[in-house]
Amino acid sequence: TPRHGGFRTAYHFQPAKNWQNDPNGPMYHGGKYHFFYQYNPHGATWGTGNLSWGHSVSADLVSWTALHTALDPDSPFDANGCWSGSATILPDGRPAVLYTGIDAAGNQVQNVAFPKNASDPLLREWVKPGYNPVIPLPGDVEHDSFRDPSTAWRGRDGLWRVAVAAKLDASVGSTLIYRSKDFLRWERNAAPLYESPAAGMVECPDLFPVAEPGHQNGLDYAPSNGAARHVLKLSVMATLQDYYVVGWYDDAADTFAPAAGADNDSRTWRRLDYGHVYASKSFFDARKNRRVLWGWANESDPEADYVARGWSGVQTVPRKVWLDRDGKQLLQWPIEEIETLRKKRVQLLGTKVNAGGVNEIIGVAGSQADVEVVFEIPALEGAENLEPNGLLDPQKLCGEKGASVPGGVGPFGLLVLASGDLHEHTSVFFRVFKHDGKYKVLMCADLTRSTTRVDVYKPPYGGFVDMDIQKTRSISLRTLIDHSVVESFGGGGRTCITARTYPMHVEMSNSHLYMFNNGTGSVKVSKLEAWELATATVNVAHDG
Ligand code: DQQ
Repeated sequence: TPRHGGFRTAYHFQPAKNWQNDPNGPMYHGGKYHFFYQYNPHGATWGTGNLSWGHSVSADLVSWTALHTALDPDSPFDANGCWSGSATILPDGRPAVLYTGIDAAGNQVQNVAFPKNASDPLLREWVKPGYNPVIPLPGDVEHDSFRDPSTAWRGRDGLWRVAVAAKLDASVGSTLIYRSKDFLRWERNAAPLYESPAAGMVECPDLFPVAEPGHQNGLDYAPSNGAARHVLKLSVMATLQDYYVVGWYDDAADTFAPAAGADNDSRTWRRLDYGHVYASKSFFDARKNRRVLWGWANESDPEADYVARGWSGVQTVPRKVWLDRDGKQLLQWPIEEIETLRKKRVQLLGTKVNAGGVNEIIGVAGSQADVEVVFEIPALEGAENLEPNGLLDPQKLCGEKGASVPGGVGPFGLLVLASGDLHEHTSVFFRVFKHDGKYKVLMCADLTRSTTRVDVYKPPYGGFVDMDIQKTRSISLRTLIDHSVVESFGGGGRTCITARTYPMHVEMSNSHLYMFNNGTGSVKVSKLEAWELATATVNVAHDG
């Protein structure tokens, strides 16, 4: 139906049709990127027990060629679904994937698969050896809560390790470590990598080493000398959110300790994205020596609507991730290859947005755009006060103090996917508060006016930006707009918010782009650049 045609994305990863969820097994191999994903070949819903692994290849992470499914639920050890897993490049250069099968009895088990012909540059066909599962369901783990093997890595003792999510004793969410000499026989380590009685089942564990604070290069898994700085990312089922913490991985004991000050409850960790992203997974990109992360952004409209559209779910733009100079948080930034899609550009230098102002950015079509802006804050004195003892819930604050609620320093930011009359718009903005003698920067992506429709999820999303605004006196915002996705990176990628939105005006008219300021003083815009983005070739061709 034409009504929904406008929501399909132009440069986010989507299969040609049907349902997708988690990113699976991303890797760089033989000069190509491979991306797999949870895929239902039979329709636009998650389906009941028949998930496959979709498979696409790319030379640049931007244009993708669709291949046939790599794994289908056709064996006794995965008869009810090929669920999430990860790729590992073996020492001889051959890739392997470990994935979860829902077996014929409905139990979750871990399986291995290899390319049928490792010299096929596209790795089109995958074989699942008959000796699967390589890790059967352990006796103390619930039958439906044992899944999502990570990329495997080797320790100093030469043994492989893999992390697997498991729920023990009804509510204890764990990440178990299995070790192996040969990648085929795996033995569980007595100590879990991570365990939290409070958070419940945690899915899709991702443990990865990070370079020294401030260094942008990525690291592949490599045996270290004892404890080494790593990031642990977990997807918490109870909140459907991804959280991460920086900490220390002991590669002899195979345990992980969050850095001092961090709670063991993963729900208190930093959010990878303060919007709508789940089941993220990273890989080491040997081509560019960086770590790249993908995440799934589900639909937020009713099932009947996406069934009518014939597709559901997008992947975030791949993000380069590295550790900030303070060593406490990740910085995330769209991979530079996305910039090859930039065409028409508008640039503003040294302008300002007055108190109460709404300035249109004219010259770029607003439905597929990339906007980078640096706001300078001349004076912080007018910042609103926050109760010193109040509980600081950023999402709640974004709801109470939306873009139209006048403030002191801010709200200022962008109005994107806006109809010409501003009746529909998504606001992405900052607001500076004073709290306990310190300044706090709140970042919001408010969807409450993103569409005139009432039957879609359109919350205000929010997160704090952990930065020293008193020192920098400026804050940057990058927003990628793509029809039904708005991905925003605040403070150089310290805080990310991804939103799905369904503006109705896109079918009839252009989307507009504005800057606004609802603070008491004017805000300087030292630089704004906005580009129209070309449509990428994503899975339109089928090779294989
Ligand atoms: N999705 C997969 C599971 C994983 C969950 C099934 C996370 O393997 O735990 O589609 O979204």
